[in-house]
Amino acid sequence: MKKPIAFITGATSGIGEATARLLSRKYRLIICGRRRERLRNLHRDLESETQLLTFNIRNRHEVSSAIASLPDEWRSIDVLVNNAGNAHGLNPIHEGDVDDWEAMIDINVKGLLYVSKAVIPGMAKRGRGHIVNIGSIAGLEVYPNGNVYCASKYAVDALSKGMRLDLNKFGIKVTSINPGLVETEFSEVRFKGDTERAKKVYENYAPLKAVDVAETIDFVLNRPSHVVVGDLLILPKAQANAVLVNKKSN
Ligand code: 8X3
Repeated sequence: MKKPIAFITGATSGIGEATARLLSRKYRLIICGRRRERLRNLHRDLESETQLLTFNIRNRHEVSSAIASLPDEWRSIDVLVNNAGNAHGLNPIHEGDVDDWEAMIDINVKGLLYVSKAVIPGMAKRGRGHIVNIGSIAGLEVYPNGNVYCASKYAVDALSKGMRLDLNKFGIKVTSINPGLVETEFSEVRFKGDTERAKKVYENYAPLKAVDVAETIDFVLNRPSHVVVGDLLILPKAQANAVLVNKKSN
Protein backbone atom coordinates (compact mmCIF):
# COMPACT_ATOMS: atom_id res chain seq x y z
CA MET A 1 0.00 0.00 0.00
CA LYS A 2 1.15 3.52 -0.82
CA LYS A 3 2.12 5.65 2.16
CA PRO A 4 -0.31 8.46 3.07
CA ILE A 5 0.46 11.99 1.92
CA ALA A 6 1.47 14.83 4.26
CA PHE A 7 1.63 18.45 3.10
CA ILE A 8 3.95 20.70 5.13
CA THR A 9 4.23 24.47 4.75
CA GLY A 10 7.31 26.38 5.85
CA ALA A 11 9.42 23.26 5.35
CA THR A 12 12.67 25.09 4.56
CA SER A 13 13.67 25.58 8.20
CA GLY A 14 12.86 25.08 11.87
CA ILE A 15 9.77 23.15 12.89
CA GLY A 16 8.66 22.54 9.30
CA GLU A 17 11.99 21.08 8.25
CA ALA A 18 12.26 18.91 11.37
CA THR A 19 8.71 17.68 10.77
CA ALA A 20 9.47 16.79 7.16
CA ARG A 21 12.54 14.83 8.25
CA LEU A 22 10.57 12.91 10.87
CA LEU A 23 7.43 12.25 8.84
CA SER A 24 9.38 11.14 5.78
CA ARG A 25 9.62 7.68 7.35
CA LYS A 26 5.87 7.19 7.27
CA TYR A 27 4.47 9.58 4.67
CA ARG A 28 4.94 10.68 1.12
CA LEU A 29 5.62 14.39 1.48
CA ILE A 30 4.68 17.61 -0.21
CA ILE A 31 7.16 20.14 1.13
CA CYS A 32 6.48 23.81 0.57
CA GLY A 33 8.50 26.97 0.99
CA ARG A 34 9.77 30.09 -0.68
CA ARG A 35 13.40 29.02 -0.90
CA ARG A 36 13.72 26.45 -3.70
CA GLU A 37 17.38 25.65 -3.00
CA ARG A 38 16.61 24.79 0.62
CA LEU A 39 13.71 22.58 -0.43
CA ARG A 40 16.02 20.78 -2.86
CA ASN A 41 18.64 20.21 -0.16
CA LEU A 42 16.04 18.89 2.22
CA HIS A 43 14.60 16.67 -0.50
CA ARG A 44 17.98 14.96 -0.89
CA ASP A 45 17.90 13.87 2.75
CA LEU A 46 14.35 12.57 2.84
CA GLU A 47 13.54 8.89 2.77
CA SER A 48 10.16 9.17 1.07
CA GLU A 49 8.76 10.12 -2.32
CA THR A 50 8.52 13.91 -2.22
CA GLN A 51 7.01 16.75 -4.20
CA LEU A 52 8.47 20.24 -3.90
CA LEU A 53 6.19 23.24 -4.11
CA THR A 54 7.77 26.68 -4.21
CA PHE A 55 5.48 29.60 -3.56
CA ASN A 56 5.26 32.83 -1.67
CA ILE A 57 2.49 32.12 0.82
CA ARG A 58 1.53 35.80 0.76
CA ASN A 59 0.41 35.48 -2.85
CA ARG A 60 -2.94 33.71 -3.07
CA HIS A 61 -2.62 33.06 -6.80
CA GLU A 62 0.84 31.52 -6.42
CA VAL A 63 -0.47 29.32 -3.61
CA SER A 64 -3.51 28.06 -5.49
CA SER A 65 -1.72 27.50 -8.80
CA ALA A 66 1.20 25.69 -7.12
CA ILE A 67 -1.20 23.34 -5.33
CA ALA A 68 -3.29 22.91 -8.49
CA SER A 69 -0.11 21.83 -10.33
CA LEU A 70 0.25 18.70 -8.20
CA PRO A 71 0.04 15.49 -10.23
CA ASP A 72 -3.23 13.55 -9.80
CA GLU A 73 -1.68 10.86 -7.63
CA TRP A 74 -0.60 13.56 -5.15
CA ARG A 75 -3.99 15.15 -4.67
CA SER A 76 -5.37 12.91 -1.91
CA ILE A 77 -3.70 14.79 0.92
CA ASP A 78 -4.16 13.02 4.25
CA VAL A 79 -2.31 15.40 6.55
CA LEU A 80 -1.92 19.17 6.31
CA VAL A 81 0.63 20.78 8.60
CA ASN A 82 0.02 24.53 8.50
CA ASN A 83 3.38 25.51 9.89
CA ALA A 84 4.52 28.55 7.87
CA GLY A 85 4.60 31.59 10.11
CA ASN A 86 6.88 34.33 11.31
CA ALA A 87 7.25 37.19 13.74
CA HIS A 88 8.44 40.55 12.46
CA GLY A 89 9.53 43.06 15.06
CA LEU A 90 8.83 43.31 18.79
CA ASN A 91 7.73 46.89 19.38
CA PRO A 92 5.09 48.72 21.37
CA ILE A 93 1.95 49.14 19.29
CA HIS A 94 2.48 52.85 18.60
CA GLU A 95 6.00 52.18 17.30
CA GLY A 96 5.10 49.20 15.13
CA ASP A 97 6.05 49.07 11.48
CA VAL A 98 3.07 48.67 9.15
CA ASP A 99 5.11 46.47 6.79
CA ASP A 100 5.81 44.12 9.70
CA TRP A 101 2.12 44.02 10.58
CA GLU A 102 1.19 43.25 7.01
CA ALA A 103 3.79 40.49 6.77
CA MET A 104 2.54 38.78 9.94
CA ILE A 105 -1.12 39.01 9.00
CA ASP A 106 -0.39 37.93 5.42
CA ILE A 107 1.79 34.94 6.33
CA ASN A 108 0.37 33.74 9.63
CA VAL A 109 -3.32 34.26 8.92
CA LYS A 110 -4.03 34.79 5.23
CA GLY A 111 -1.37 32.36 4.03
CA LEU A 112 -2.72 29.64 6.30
CA LEU A 113 -6.17 30.32 4.84
CA TYR A 114 -4.97 30.22 1.22
CA VAL A 115 -3.34 26.82 1.74
CA SER A 116 -6.31 25.51 3.71
CA LYS A 117 -8.72 26.65 1.00
CA ALA A 118 -6.77 24.65 -1.57
CA VAL A 119 -6.38 21.49 0.50
CA ILE A 120 -9.41 21.08 2.78
CA PRO A 121 -12.18 20.69 0.15
CA GLY A 122 -10.53 17.43 -1.03
CA MET A 123 -10.38 16.15 2.54
CA ALA A 124 -14.06 16.99 3.01
CA LYS A 125 -14.94 15.16 -0.20
CA ARG A 126 -12.96 12.08 0.83
CA GLY A 127 -14.34 12.24 4.38
CA ARG A 128 -10.97 12.00 6.07
CA GLY A 129 -7.89 14.02 6.90
CA HIS A 130 -5.94 15.61 9.71
CA ILE A 131 -5.07 19.30 9.90
CA VAL A 132 -2.33 20.37 12.29
CA ASN A 133 -2.13 24.12 12.75
CA ILE A 134 1.01 25.45 14.38
CA GLY A 135 -0.10 28.27 16.63
CA SER A 136 1.91 29.65 19.53
CA ILE A 137 1.74 30.44 23.21
CA ALA A 138 1.38 33.95 21.71
CA GLY A 139 -2.06 32.82 20.54
CA LEU A 140 -3.10 32.03 24.09
CA GLU A 141 -1.56 34.95 26.00
CA VAL A 142 -0.74 38.47 24.88
CA TYR A 143 2.66 39.66 26.06
CA PRO A 144 4.20 43.16 26.02
CA ASN A 145 5.20 44.26 22.50
CA GLY A 146 3.71 41.08 21.05
CA ASN A 147 0.56 42.93 19.90
CA VAL A 148 0.18 42.09 16.19
CA TYR A 149 2.13 38.82 16.31
CA CYS A 150 -0.10 37.72 19.20
CA ALA A 151 -3.20 38.86 17.27
CA SER A 152 -2.13 36.77 14.28
CA LYS A 153 -1.65 33.70 16.47
CA TYR A 154 -4.96 34.32 18.29
CA ALA A 155 -6.45 34.21 14.80
CA VAL A 156 -4.79 30.83 14.19
CA ASP A 157 -6.31 29.58 17.45
CA ALA A 158 -9.75 30.79 16.35
CA LEU A 159 -9.32 29.20 12.92
CA SER A 160 -8.36 25.86 14.47
CA LYS A 161 -11.49 25.95 16.60
CA GLY A 162 -13.60 27.04 13.64
CA MET A 163 -12.18 24.27 11.45
CA ARG A 164 -12.89 21.71 14.17
CA LEU A 165 -16.54 22.79 14.20
CA ASP A 166 -17.07 23.06 10.46
CA LEU A 167 -15.17 19.91 9.54
CA ASN A 168 -16.53 17.73 12.33
CA LYS A 169 -19.19 16.16 10.13
CA PHE A 170 -16.59 15.16 7.55
CA GLY A 171 -14.51 13.16 10.02
CA ILE A 172 -11.56 15.52 9.67
CA LYS A 173 -9.34 15.89 12.71
CA VAL A 174 -8.04 19.33 13.67
CA THR A 175 -5.16 19.78 16.07
CA SER A 176 -3.66 23.03 17.22
CA ILE A 177 -0.12 22.85 18.57
CA ASN A 178 1.02 25.92 20.47
CA PRO A 179 4.74 26.01 21.20
CA GLY A 180 6.49 28.31 23.62
CA LEU A 181 10.14 29.19 23.07
CA VAL A 182 11.66 27.08 20.30
CA GLU A 183 15.22 27.75 19.17
CA THR A 184 14.98 28.20 15.39
CA GLU A 185 15.58 31.11 13.04
CA PHE A 186 12.34 32.57 14.47
CA SER A 187 14.07 35.22 16.61
CA GLU A 188 16.53 36.09 13.86
CA VAL A 189 13.61 36.88 11.59
CA ARG A 190 11.81 38.73 14.38
CA PHE A 191 14.90 40.85 15.05
CA LYS A 192 15.70 41.22 11.34
CA GLY A 193 19.04 39.47 11.33
CA ASP A 194 20.30 40.83 14.66
CA THR A 195 21.84 37.50 15.64
CA GLU A 196 23.19 38.75 18.98
CA ARG A 197 19.74 39.80 20.12
CA ALA A 198 18.22 36.61 18.73
CA LYS A 199 20.76 34.42 20.54
CA LYS A 200 19.93 36.05 23.88
CA VAL A 201 16.32 34.82 23.66
CA TYR A 202 17.58 31.25 24.04
CA GLU A 203 20.42 31.80 26.51
CA ASN A 204 20.78 30.42 30.05
CA TYR A 205 18.04 27.80 29.84
CA ALA A 206 17.18 24.90 27.57
CA PRO A 207 14.68 26.05 24.93
CA LEU A 208 12.64 23.62 22.87
CA LYS A 209 14.29 22.38 19.70
CA ALA A 210 12.40 22.11 16.42
CA VAL A 211 12.56 18.32 16.71
CA ASP A 212 10.65 18.47 20.03
CA VAL A 213 7.71 20.02 18.22
CA ALA A 214 8.11 17.66 15.25
CA GLU A 215 7.92 14.68 17.61
CA THR A 216 4.75 16.14 19.10
CA ILE A 217 3.24 16.46 15.63
CA ASP A 218 4.19 12.86 14.94
CA PHE A 219 2.55 11.84 18.23
CA VAL A 220 -0.77 13.56 17.50
CA LEU A 221 -0.85 12.07 14.01
CA ASN A 222 -0.35 8.61 15.44
CA ARG A 223 -3.29 8.50 17.81
CA PRO A 224 -5.96 5.85 17.16
CA SER A 225 -8.59 6.91 14.62
CA HIS A 226 -11.20 7.79 17.28
CA VAL A 227 -8.81 10.13 19.17
CA VAL A 228 -8.10 13.79 18.43
CA VAL A 229 -5.57 15.81 20.35
CA GLY A 230 -7.37 19.16 20.18
CA ASP A 231 -5.29 22.03 21.54
CA LEU A 232 -1.84 21.40 22.85
CA LEU A 233 0.62 23.75 24.60
CA ILE A 234 4.26 22.67 24.55
CA LEU A 235 6.87 24.55 26.57
CA PRO A 236 10.49 24.22 27.57
CA LYS A 237 10.66 23.16 31.23
CA ALA A 238 12.06 26.58 32.15
CA GLN A 239 9.06 28.44 30.72
CA ALA A 240 5.95 28.92 32.88
CA ASN A 241 3.97 31.23 30.61
CA ALA A 242 4.52 33.78 27.84
CA VAL A 243 6.64 36.04 30.04
CA LEU A 244 8.13 33.91 32.83
CA VAL A 245 11.29 31.98 31.95
CA ASN A 246 13.57 30.64 34.66
CA LYS A 247 16.96 31.67 33.29
CA LYS A 248 20.07 30.71 35.21
CA SER A 249 22.10 33.84 35.79
CA ASN A 250 25.85 33.35 35.33
C1 8X3 B 1 6.86 31.83 19.39
C2 8X3 B 1 6.86 31.89 20.86
O1 8X3 B 1 6.94 33.33 22.94
O2 8X3 B 1 8.28 34.07 21.08
O3 8X3 B 1 5.61 31.86 18.81
O4 8X3 B 1 5.90 34.30 21.00
S1 8X3 B 1 7.00 33.47 21.48
